[in-house]
Amino acid sequence: MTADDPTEHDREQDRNAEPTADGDSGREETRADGSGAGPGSTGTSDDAGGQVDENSKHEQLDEVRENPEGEKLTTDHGVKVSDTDNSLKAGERGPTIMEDFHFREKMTQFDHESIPERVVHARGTGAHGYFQPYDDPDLGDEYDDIEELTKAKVLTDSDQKTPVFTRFSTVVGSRGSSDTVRDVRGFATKFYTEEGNWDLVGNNMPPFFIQDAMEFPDLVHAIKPEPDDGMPQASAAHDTFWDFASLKPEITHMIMWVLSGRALPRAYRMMQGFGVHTFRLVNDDGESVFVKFHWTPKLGTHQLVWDETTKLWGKESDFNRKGLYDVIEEGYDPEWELGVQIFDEEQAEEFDFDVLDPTKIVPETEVPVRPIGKMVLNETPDNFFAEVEQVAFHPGNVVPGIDFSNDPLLQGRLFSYQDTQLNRFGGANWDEIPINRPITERHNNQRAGFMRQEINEGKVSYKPNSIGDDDPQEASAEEGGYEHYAEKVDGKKIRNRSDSFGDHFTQARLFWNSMSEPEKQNIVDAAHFELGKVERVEIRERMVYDLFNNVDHEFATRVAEGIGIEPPEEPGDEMPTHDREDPSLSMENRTPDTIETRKIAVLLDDGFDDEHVSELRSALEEEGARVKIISKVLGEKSGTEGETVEADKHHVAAASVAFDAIVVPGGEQSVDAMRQQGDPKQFVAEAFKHYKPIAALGDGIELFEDVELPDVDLAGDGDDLVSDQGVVTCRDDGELDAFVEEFVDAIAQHRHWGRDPKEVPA
Ligand code: HDD
Repeated sequence: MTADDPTEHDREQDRNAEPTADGDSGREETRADGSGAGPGSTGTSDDAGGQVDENSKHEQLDEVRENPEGEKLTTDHGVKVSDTDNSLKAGERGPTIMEDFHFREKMTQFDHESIPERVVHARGTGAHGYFQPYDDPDLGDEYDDIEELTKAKVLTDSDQKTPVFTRFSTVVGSRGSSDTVRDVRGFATKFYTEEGNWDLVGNNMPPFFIQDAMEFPDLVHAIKPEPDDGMPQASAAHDTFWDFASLKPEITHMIMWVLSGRALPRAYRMMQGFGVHTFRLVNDDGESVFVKFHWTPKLGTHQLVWDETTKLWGKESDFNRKGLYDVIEEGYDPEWELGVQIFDEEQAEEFDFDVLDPTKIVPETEVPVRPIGKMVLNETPDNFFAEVEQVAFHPGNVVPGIDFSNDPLLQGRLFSYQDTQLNRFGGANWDEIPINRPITERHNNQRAGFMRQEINEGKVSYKPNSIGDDDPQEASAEEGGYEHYAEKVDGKKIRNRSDSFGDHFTQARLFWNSMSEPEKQNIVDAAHFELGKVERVEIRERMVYDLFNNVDHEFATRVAEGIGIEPPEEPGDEMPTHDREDPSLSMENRTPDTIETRKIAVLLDDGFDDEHVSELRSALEEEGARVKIISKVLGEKSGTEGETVEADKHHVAAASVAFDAIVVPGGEQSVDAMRQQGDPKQFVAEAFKHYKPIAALGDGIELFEDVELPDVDLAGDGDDLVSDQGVVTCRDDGELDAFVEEFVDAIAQHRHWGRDPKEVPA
């Protein structure tokens, strides 16, 4: 969606609405029950069912939003403050006096303003939006209607937009670590449904590292900084992680994903999401099918390259956080389709893996993903701490129609999340924090605990009771009461791993087989870095001989060659021989024809060609790209025909790694100036090295010639317009439209893996 979209304008107006005198944000109060109730109750009640819409959560949050515009400074207790710079002293140069309540309050608040960071997924960012089911989604031949499968209104009622809050995160690094590290990304969505909160707490990769929640503390201890020296930060590349991995063959499939470009997402909005586990959908008749949840980004699934990520650690360490914030603020609303893979118990029996094993995916070649709705993120938080830091997810938050499977990883998560919130918030009332509150009314007999917000009326806080007519009443299934799927379970208590969880290499091989050659090379290069950091040779050997050589012999050989290990002579005993592929696993097959939200750097200086710049800007912006002018210093730059443009960034504050593509317009004076400067050449060389589309017009081609791009044809020898490996050059202004078209195509491809940029010293 572009800024010209009418709905975008409406929302923008809403966002910018003048605050009212009492500090309200100005959003219209449209509470469904018309009451002025406080934050404890909400716009939805039993009587007002069905009135949830995309704004329902915002209306609830309005109750607690505060805006200081035009207001006087007060203490936390509402007393106006006359001086907040000087503490109260006994005499001009005397000691501070204890009765200075403002000093004590200010300091106490400050001393206590940090809360424990999440033990995993500490670093992240989030945004508000909505989810809307599609009308009559295509579920294939087997199922006609989504309502046949689930009674969850959030998934079936296409007239309803359910408000959501989604938080994306890295896993390993601490709250202040860099965004672009090699890591899994969290993708957690809280749906504020009319039937209570549903949290889909997933990742951007569909398998997981381990099969049983019991192993989670070990996994996390192994991957986090080592306990003696606290190093390294936000990285798996150290002995303890690979020691653990090399002794846990079940990790192999996930390791393939983590070594791939999936672990270096270009942007949160260009990332798939997965519920990982097999869940259940349950219908009105209490019948159930299995389901896997998939988020598919509208903008395609794209990655950064390793060298680029390491530079971003320094140059834009908030790269992914800023990316999400900026696009929404600039008026683009990132969008994902929610898809489901549906299969019943009989089908599940037929698979050559166990659907309860979270280290396995259900390949799309076996069960297609059926899109059933879309999520749009359209509003940044007002306050990072209150919303992003305090949002608390829990996979145990489900609504009628969605249920758990017996996946032992999922079962353990159902305990851990509730428990971890007690640590983070210091008490059980974290669900009352505004961002975590459901938009439904809540009635139960919980009354107390640290920081209780709700004021529950009445004498009764127990059941059964006669004094309060036994309210609140339990709800039958027909009245919306949650009933667990009545699965028949019968077994001996046993601490064991099912044999059906025993194949660790078939899907790892499927993943390897499904990669293009450049993607395979990325995996090998990543293994060279990660294992190259491992000091103990026996760990490197175990990874190569015991794990990788059971995935693919050639893969193991290529890894061994880079890390000082003797390549294995034969394939491993457990290496599956299948040659199956699943095209959906390769990111190269997830590149829709769009350049929406891509960031394009236009390098210029005074004396640029006006026509080039205005044509480029309007054509690229029309396609939804974001064009930024980069020059040596900030300020106005003048073109040959007298047009001026304002530089968005200057060289010291800009770097090619923050852009998706580079273009150099003509203009002799502008290009001559840039040829005397190192930074523009660095920009071009680095963008080329990172496989990005680059383009030059007229004199701009001379800058490319200076950089000496290896094995690339440039316009000049008889050809006015050349597009070679994502390098587009044009010498004839008459070809401007064709040039822009070629450049847009090159940007849509995202990266040009056919290049061999090794010689480029950027
Ligand atoms: Fe977890 C946070 C995703 C397995 C225990 N997890 C957390 C978050 C995400 C995931 C996205 C961040 C939520 C947020 O933004 O606040 N976790 C997953 C996925 C898993 C998974 C997709 C496997 C399918 N997790 C997992 C296991 C355990 C945990 C097996 C423990 C038994 N996860 C936690 C936690 C966290 C957490 C310790 C830390 C902060 C939090 O919960 O709220 O409880």
